[in-house]
Amino acid sequence: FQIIPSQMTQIKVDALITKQFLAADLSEIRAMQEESKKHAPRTEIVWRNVFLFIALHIGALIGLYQLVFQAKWATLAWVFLLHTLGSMGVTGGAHRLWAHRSYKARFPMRVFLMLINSIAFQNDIIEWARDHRCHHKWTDTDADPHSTNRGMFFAHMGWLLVKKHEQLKVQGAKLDLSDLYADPVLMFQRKNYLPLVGIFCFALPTFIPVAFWGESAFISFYTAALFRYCFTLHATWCINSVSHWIGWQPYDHQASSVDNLWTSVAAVGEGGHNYHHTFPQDYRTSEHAGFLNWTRVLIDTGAALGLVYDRKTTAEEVIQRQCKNYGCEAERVKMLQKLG
Ligand code: ST9
Ligand code: ZN
Ligand code: ZN
Repeated sequence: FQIIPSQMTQIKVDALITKQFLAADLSEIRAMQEESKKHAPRTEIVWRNVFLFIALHIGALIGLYQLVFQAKWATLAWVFLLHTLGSMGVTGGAHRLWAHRSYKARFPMRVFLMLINSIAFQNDIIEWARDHRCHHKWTDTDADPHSTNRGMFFAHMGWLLVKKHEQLKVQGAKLDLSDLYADPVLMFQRKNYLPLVGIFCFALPTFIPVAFWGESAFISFYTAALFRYCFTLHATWCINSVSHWIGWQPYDHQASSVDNLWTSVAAVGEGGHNYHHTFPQDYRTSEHAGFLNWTRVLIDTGAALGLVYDRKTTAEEVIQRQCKNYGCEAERVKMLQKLG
């Protein structure tokens, strides 16, 4: 699917303005980051979540064993398909469409994205997008739900095992979420969240292999529901940990975010995280063709079918100016040569 520039909205502001649009005041962020580093936040463990996640990981390990030694080939393919679809519901739906508004989608596409998002069971989209807007606006401060200032385990999954920081609730309450509450598709998902994840994350993934290729219900549940759910969670969480830790910084070396090939592979095209934090409204989230950006393929397919429009991209001159201002031009050239 070719990108047709005339169909795209190019962002004509530079990255600083883009950041200010999100962050309002960069100096405020720097001050908050310093403040967050000074004191260790109170950690109140939520034991219910600790036990649930331990149980999920035990189930996932059983599922992994079955997938390697006992499951049918069709079940393996089914697990891969479910991971890809669920992930795209997160990347193409919760992330690029609803959290960032980086493109617009018509009703059937939004329904499709909401349904495949329910496969991933990562909280309803309104809650996901609220937390994610906080992450971009107040990155690595106490108002960032998974701030890397609190360590990589906290950024990866620890943040889901403890009470949220008061600053996150205070600052997050200032966000304008009216666009999310105004979308009937999101309100439907919120009102029916438990039945939806019951069906799309657990029941259908288990039932289909049993009904269509005679897999045992036991193997089907542990592989296609528990293992696959746990795998997609870790792939997503890696964007908060690995993608703020190890990799290239060709667009903004002062940020913690990096571009990383492997997180892109696991997270269907979300590994260009240094690019994404610098140009958050760009629907591509990275400029790598070779980064296996399957989410971009999905969005472009939607556009080819007339279900998607107004895809926002960042103009080349804006990217170049950003890299020049930050002295990162050589890093960008090196990375693009290496990764394509
Ligand atoms: C999961 C989410 O795994 C993963 C998200 C990852 C994000 C990744 C982003 C990376 C980049 C994108 C790339 C995508 C890549 C995808 C790749 C795919 C392969 N603002 O939460 P509560 C207030 S979910 C403002 O209970 P506690 C608000 O008033 C896994 N206000 O706080 C709220 O009430 P309400 C499955 C906020 O009690 C009230 O506080 N799910 C904000 O401290 C209470 O909120 C789970 O495991 C805010 N941001 O509990 C559930 N936040 O909501 C885990 C809160 O009514 N969560 N408030 O307005 C929990 O159990 C709890 O949230 C808790 C905190 C224990 C963590
Ligand atoms: Zn984002
Ligand atoms: Zn990030």
